[in-house]
Amino acid sequence: MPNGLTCVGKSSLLIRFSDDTFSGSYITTIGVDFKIRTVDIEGMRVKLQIWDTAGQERFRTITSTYYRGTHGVIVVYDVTNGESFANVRRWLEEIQNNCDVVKKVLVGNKNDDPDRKVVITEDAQRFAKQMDIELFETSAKDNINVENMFLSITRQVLDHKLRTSPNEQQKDTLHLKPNPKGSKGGKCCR
Ligand SMILES: Nc1nc2c(ncn2[C@@H]2O[C@H](COP(=O)(O)OP(=O)(O)OP(=O)(O)O)[C@@H](O)[C@H]2O)c(=O)[nH]1
Ligand SMILES: [Mg+2]
Repeated sequence: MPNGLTCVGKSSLLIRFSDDTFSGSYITTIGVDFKIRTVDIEGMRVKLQIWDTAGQERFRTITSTYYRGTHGVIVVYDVTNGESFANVRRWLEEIQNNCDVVKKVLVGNKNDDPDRKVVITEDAQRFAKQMDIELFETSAKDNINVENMFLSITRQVLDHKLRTSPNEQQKDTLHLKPNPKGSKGGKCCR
């Protein structure tokens, strides 16, 4: 039984974005993993290196070393799990304390079954506004809003890079990381 911050669908979002597939079975991420996808944005070819971190608390020290050099962070909670949403604030603070300039988006995943949804959109939206970050409600399972969300954070990072170092854009790979997030000590996964 997972005993940490886990199970909100970070790996599923990444696999949906990189391979356009979804598996209902649950294999927890050990340490860190990454995938590459190249996208065309505003006439530019951008190679994304997207890191997938383990949500389980026991991998915390490993995953936190990966903050360095990150351009963007995707903070994921599970709309069917109120505790995962309650943890978001703590993760945003941790990112703030560990990264220099980093773009963030907030993602409420598993938004595919209204009967199981407990984190209502209005509350999440209010919180996102307060924290000055963009909110996306997604479903890796039903492929809702996933592409849109990844392209949005890419655009934010790109805009920032072009504004701060316009000659650098050809060389760099963008590093994006879905941040470990989820229900501490909660039960997992359906
Ligand atoms: N209904 C629904 N289930 C999902 C969705 N995304 C993921 N799941 C399920 O939730 C479980 C956990 O998904 P993962 O992607 O492994 O979660 P994770 O956040 O990577 O978990 P850790 O690696 O342990 O931190 C799996 O059983 C998935 O099939 C979704 O959009 N909708
Ligand atoms: Mg995972």
